Order: sequence, then structure tokens, then C-alpha cells
Amino acid sequence: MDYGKERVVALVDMDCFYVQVEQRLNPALKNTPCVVAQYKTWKGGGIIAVSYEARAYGVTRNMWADDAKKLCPDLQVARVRESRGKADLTHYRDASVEVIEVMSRFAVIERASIDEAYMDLTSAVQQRLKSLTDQQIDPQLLKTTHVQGYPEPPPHHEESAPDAATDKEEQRSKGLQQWLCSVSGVDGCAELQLAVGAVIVEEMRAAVEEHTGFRCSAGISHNKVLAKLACGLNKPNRQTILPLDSIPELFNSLPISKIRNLGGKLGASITEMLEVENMGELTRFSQAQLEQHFGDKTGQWLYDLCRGIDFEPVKPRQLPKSIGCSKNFPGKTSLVTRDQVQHWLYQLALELQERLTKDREMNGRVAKQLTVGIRQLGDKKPSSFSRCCALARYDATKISSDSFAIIKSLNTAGNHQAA
Ligand code: DCP
Ligand code: CA
Ligand code: CA
Repeated sequence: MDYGKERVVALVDMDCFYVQVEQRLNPALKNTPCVVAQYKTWKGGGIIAVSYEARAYGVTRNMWADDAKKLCPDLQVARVRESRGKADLTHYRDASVEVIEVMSRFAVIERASIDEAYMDLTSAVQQRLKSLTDQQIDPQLLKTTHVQGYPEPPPHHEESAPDAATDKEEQRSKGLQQWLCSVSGVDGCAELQLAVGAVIVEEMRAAVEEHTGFRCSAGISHNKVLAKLACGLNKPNRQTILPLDSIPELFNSLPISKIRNLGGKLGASITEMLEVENMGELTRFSQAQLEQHFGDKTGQWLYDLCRGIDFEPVKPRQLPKSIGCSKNFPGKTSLVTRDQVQHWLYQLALELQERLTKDREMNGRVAKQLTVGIRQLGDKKPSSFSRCCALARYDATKISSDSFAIIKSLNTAGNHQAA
């Protein structure tokens, strides 16, 4: 097996997930420009999910609903439910469980967030390949599949004009057939495994839509980083194969921040220290150079990654690792008295108690540790302080008094004061 092509890994991500959940609850929202917004107190609420119809008007996440309506007067706004004075995401979590259950029928999956999961399809693909005697894949089984880098651009630039005019579906099908020809019939061809993986993912996505009504997109490649990247290339309701030979061309103009785990500090420090913008530029550095700058482990990882290689395994895990809730109090709503802090800690603890109890019943497991994080006025990070303690009982009163004891040490006012 070729180096870096040993596995078939897919990432499935739901399209505008909270919007689809709201559309299923209220079919009048289907096929319309619509958004999900949180809280109404300020400028119509903050947008957290946007339908593709609304995206066409330039509406994006983090806009205020009132501002979005200026871009799109017909915009419909669904509201996140509230309970105990804070956002209640129960609907979306329950919908996520539905989706994950359907996906698990096809492969061992790693839940990566509320609306996405990785899967290692290597053994499922090998099973199917045994029964595929002619090593050919029918393009009819890949009706929503794009292959990144295909069709290959014609060698002469003057011939590219008529191609550019053809529509997206024509390009997709031409590219798919071209790529299938190049991988079919070659015994032991690693890329043929991607094609079989894509057939399985087409079936999985159709099953998800049939059983939940929700649509999703997917990426199919040889590792988690590439699968995640591929998934975003042809959203919504499409899947994309990313073969290793399309990497150099793609990485040539791909900003480093677009890669999983490089969106934050590490990505910024790479750009700064090496003076590079695109992923492909990293191939100019030797492994020793990268190790010198970023340490042995990260250096080695980057050396492989800029060549499209990554060995992180898909971990079998369907359940979230932790259960948590939080609430922000921006600007003037900032909490200033002890009573306020205790009130909200208790509200959060009530939600936690409810969700922990449900989790224990459904999944037969018990949480042992409580982590408390807080953010103070002026902090940039979502949590500037966090400490943990033992969690002995699922009891909101106990959880909130333990939490209060933990964060008390940060208080600069005297203990006898209400401030
Ligand atoms: N979400 C949120 N706040 C964020 C990011 C996401 O509340 N800052 C919620 C709303 C989204 C869901 O999580 O619907 C999934 O997030 P995604 O980033 O996957 O975005 P969408 O599914 O909404 O859209 P896309 O089709 O681009 O994946
Ligand atoms: Ca999504
Ligand atoms: Ca997602």
C-alpha cells in the first residue's frame, strides 16, 4: 500500500444544522432564506445558523438579526428556546443523537461535534472490494460526488474557455468519470478504495436523510485532516473525494488557517515565523527546520501534513466526553453582586443536573469531576480561569455551592460585602 494512502477516512457534517432542525419543526421555513437567532434583547438577537438561501444574500453567522433583515427583507428568524433564562439546545442535541445513530449503522464513528463525525471506512471498503471482481465503480452510485482536481484542466489555455462555461453538474460528472477511469481496473490501486468509500458514504447520507429528514455533506480521503477539508469544498448536500495527487494544486493557494488545528495560535505562529501564507509553501522546509521551529513532534507532523499526510486515528466514540453549560453576560449585563453570581450558578447547575441525569439513564455512565470556568470583564479568552473538584452527587444545590467556593478566591472585594 502506498505511503499515506493506507486508510479511507470520511467526515460527515450536517448542512446549516440548527436551521434544518428548526425547518423540520416548522415546515413553513423550508426552502426559504432563514436563520436561527439567540436572544431577542439586542438588535433582534445574534445569528448562529444560516440557511443556504439566506447566505446568497450575504447573511452570515454572528450578525444581528436586525442587520441581516436589511440585507434580506424576507428573512425568517427562528429562535433558540430558552429555559431558566438561558439558551436551551436540547432540540439540537436530540437531533444530533438521531443522526449519529443512523451513521453508526454503517461504520464505527467518532463524534467530533454536535453536527459532525469522522469514520474509518478502511475495513468496510476492503470487504466490498472483494466482491467487486472487475474493480470498476459505476458513476451512477456516486450521484452527488465531486472529485477535487478533476476534470483536469486542458493543457492549452486557449481551450479552457468553453469548459468554463459549462455548468457545475456537467463539470462534476465529467471530473468523476475522468478520475474513475484513472483508478479503475488497477489492482490494488489505493485511490480505488476512496471510490468505494464514497459509495458507502452516498448510502449513509441517503439513509440519514431518509430517517431524519436532514441533509449533510461529506469529505472522503485518506485521513482526518483531508476528509474535513474535502467536506467543505462542495457544500451543501454534496460529497467530495480528495485524492492525494490533487493535494499540491489545492495546497498551492490554501491559507494555512483553513487546515484543521491550524486555525488558531499554531497557524498564526507558522505564518509569522516562516513568512508563509499557504499550506503548500511549507514543503520548502526540511523536516529538521520545522522541528527546530516547532519542536520534534509538531515539526514532524507539519512536514507530513503539508504533503497531505496525517496519521491521527479515528477514535471510536459516539458520546461527548463532557457535559457542560455556560452563559455570557456581556457589557452592562455583567454580574456584579454575590447574589447574582449565586443565582446564575444555580441556574447552570440545574441544567447540568438535568442533563447529567438523562445521560446516566441513557448511557449508563457517571461523571466524576466538575470543572468551573469563568470569564471576567476585559478577558479575551472564553475562560480565563478554571479549576476542578470532585463531583460526588448530581445535585444542583451542591454543584452550585461547590462552584461558588471555587471561584470565590478570585473575588477582590471583601467577603462580607455584597459586591
Ligand atoms: N453553532 C453555534 N455557534 C457557533 C458555531 C456553530 O451555535 N459559533 C451551531 C449552529 C450550527 C451548528 O452549531 O448550525 C453546526 O455548526 P457548523 O459550523 O457546522 O455550521 P452549520 O451546520 O450551521 O453550517 P454548514 O452548512 O456551513 O456546516
Ligand atoms: Ca455543519
Ligand atoms: Ca460542523
